[in-house]
Amino acid sequence: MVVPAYEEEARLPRTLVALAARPELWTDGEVLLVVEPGTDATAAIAREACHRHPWLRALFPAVHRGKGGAVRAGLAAADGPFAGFMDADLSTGLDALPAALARLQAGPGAPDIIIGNRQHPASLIARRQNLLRESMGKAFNVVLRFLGSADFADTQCGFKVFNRRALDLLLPRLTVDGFAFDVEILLVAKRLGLRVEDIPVDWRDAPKSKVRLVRDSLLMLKDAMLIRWRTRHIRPVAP
Ligand SMILES: Nc1nc2c(ncn2[C@@H]2O[C@H](COP(=O)(O)OP(=O)(O)OP(=O)(O)O)[C@@H](O)[C@H]2O)c(=O)[nH]1
Ligand SMILES: [Mg+2]
Repeated sequence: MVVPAYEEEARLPRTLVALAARPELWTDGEVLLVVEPGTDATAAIAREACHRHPWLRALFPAVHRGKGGAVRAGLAAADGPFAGFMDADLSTGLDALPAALARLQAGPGAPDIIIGNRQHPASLIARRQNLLRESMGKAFNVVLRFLGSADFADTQCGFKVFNRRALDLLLPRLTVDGFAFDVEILLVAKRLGLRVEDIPVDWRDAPKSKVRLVRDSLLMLKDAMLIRWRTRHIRPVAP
């Protein structure tokens, strides 16, 4: 599981304790931190933790590209039949991981991608985002649906898991470095004919978000339109 981390000295230590408290999740898996250059102690925290935990690895890209760029770098470095990403604030409960893997390994007809959906009727939202952030998230989703770029009520939940086939088909076709990378993943997956399913999650908003509301929302809107145009030639691949 890839964890993009940028300026996370405040939130990462608690997350690492929570990850270490679930060793059964990492018996045949690993956590791969992707720490982009910032101004705080995130890199030092990551390095120190990698010495202590055999299931933990970290990448330190030289350039700060954004969450999308970091997640792509991590997924490209992941080997094994499944890989995914989750946020460094552990806003999505860890039980989503075994649930996602069970769906992906369900045999014939199993999905290629599992996404966390905070709008799912069975999701438990322990702490909601503030009203402005939540309404902007919903407005963004309405725009995406209008553009025909989203079939899910929540494209932005920071929890997604992929099988190897999906990773190998998606990664060469992804380009977005910003927060709209989730939209690109889902639209390219749709165009390729990959099967995507959503699952309910236990979700708790964590303060200290890195999202700059106005600036990133405008960037996401611009990217969402560009993504639709840039991916228009992608055709379904044979199952
Ligand atoms: N490497 C890297 N990670 C980032 C960047 N921006 C955000 N992240 C990571 O992306 C994850 C989500 O960021 P948050 O600040 O929690 O964003 P959020 O407000 O929860 O937004 P949502 O993910 O939409 O819920 C965290 O793990 C951040 O460290 C970035 O520029 N580079
Ligand atoms: Mg968050």
